[in-house]
Amino acid sequence: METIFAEATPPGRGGVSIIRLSGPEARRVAEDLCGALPDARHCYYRELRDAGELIDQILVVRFDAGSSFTGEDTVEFHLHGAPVVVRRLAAALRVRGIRQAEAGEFTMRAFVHGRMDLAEVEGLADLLAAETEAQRKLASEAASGALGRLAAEWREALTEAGAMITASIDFADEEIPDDVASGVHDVMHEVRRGIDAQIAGFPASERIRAGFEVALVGAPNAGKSSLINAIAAREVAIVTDIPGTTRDVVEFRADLRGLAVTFLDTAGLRETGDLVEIQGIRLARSRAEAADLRVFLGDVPAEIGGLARPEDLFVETKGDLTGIVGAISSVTGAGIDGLLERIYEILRSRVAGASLASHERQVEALREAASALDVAADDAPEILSERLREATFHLRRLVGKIDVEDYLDRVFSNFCVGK
Ligand SMILES: Nc1nc2c(ncn2[C@@H]2O[C@H](COP(=O)(O)OP(=O)(O)OP(=O)(O)O)[C@@H](O)[C@H]2O)c(=O)[nH]1
Ligand SMILES: [Mg+2]
Repeated sequence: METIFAEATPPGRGGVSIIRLSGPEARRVAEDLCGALPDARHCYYRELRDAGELIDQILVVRFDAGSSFTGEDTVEFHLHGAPVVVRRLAAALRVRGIRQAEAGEFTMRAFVHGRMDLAEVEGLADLLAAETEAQRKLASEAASGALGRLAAEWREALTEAGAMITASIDFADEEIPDDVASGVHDVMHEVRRGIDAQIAGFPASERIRAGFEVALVGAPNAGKSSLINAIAAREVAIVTDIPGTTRDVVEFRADLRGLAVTFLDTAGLRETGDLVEIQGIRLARSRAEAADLRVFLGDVPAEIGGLARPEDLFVETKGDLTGIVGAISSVTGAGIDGLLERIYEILRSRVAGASLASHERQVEALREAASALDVAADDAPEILSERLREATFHLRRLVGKIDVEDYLDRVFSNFCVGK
């Protein structure tokens, strides 16, 4: 494998810039640049020199193959956080035949060398993308390998059950004794229950990861754009007293007490001959229908109310003008915190019971494994053995041990260079 390097810290000026080297040549090249390396996992001061010329005074850390992030020999240079210094070192590395890493290549190597399973890689990608506390928690757990550990436990139990069948068939003419059969069924049932629990929690964890959409819906001039501006505490949407002001869907991404929530301001719904507005209304309807929750503002005519689903909210607006009890006001701010609180409570109840599986790919492998374990009490031993193998196969697929080539490029290309 080639030796690669990348800036591990964000580019630009800062306190420190870290350049990471990984691969078989990492140590040799690093010693060429800064003399003898410190013991593994110790951080030491060195002078970084290229053919005698001082590039920078640095700290250097060495990690050896088998105990580094990538699993390969790795060296980190902690430089002063100046782009010119980073460029100078990059040039010195290129001259020595080291190439710049592709996006996600360090993580790819960690995966290839068995330092991380695929669910951990997915968790790490989610962690880097996380914006809210709930996303961080979910991703940290995933990145720590929690799903892989569960899958390993399940695989072990299933393998043992398979061994029980094989052993008993050898001794008793193709039939398995009742106690062995019931033991095998128990194990399959137990594993299936665990898998089903993870599948059941998928919609919740998927929502935490991807975030929610909450659409503000209503007739023109109901105050939708004013409300999204009040929520955002800045002017994200145009507000006028002309009905039909908003046409495009305006999005504001918020962190609602740890939940990622995108509020959608939509075109006011009404009959109109204006071609642009008609397009806006079409878009408003489809986005509102696809949203996780709709907040209906103001008077709701029947054709708008048809969009409503059970937990949706109905809110009176312009309370400062109307004096209606319970109406919100985007002008005074009255009732807006309370509205956000109600939205939060509804969404929170939807993320209760979140499981470790938060990606469609993961839950699809879990579903296959679960259906393999769906056996009948009188299934023949060969069938049970085959089903156990099948379930084990899908549990291996879950953590990326097989059948993932196409998927890998997509996952790793989402990382930044240097990760
Ligand atoms: N006094 C008062 N006026 C409000 C309030 N909310 C909105 N308005 C006014 O109502 C008018 C329409 O507000 P918008 O927020 O543009 O309404 P909208 O629902 O986005 O309207 P469309 O984009 O046309 O669908 C504007 O003149 C706002 O200033 C409020 O809480 N109090
Ligand atoms: Mg508007």
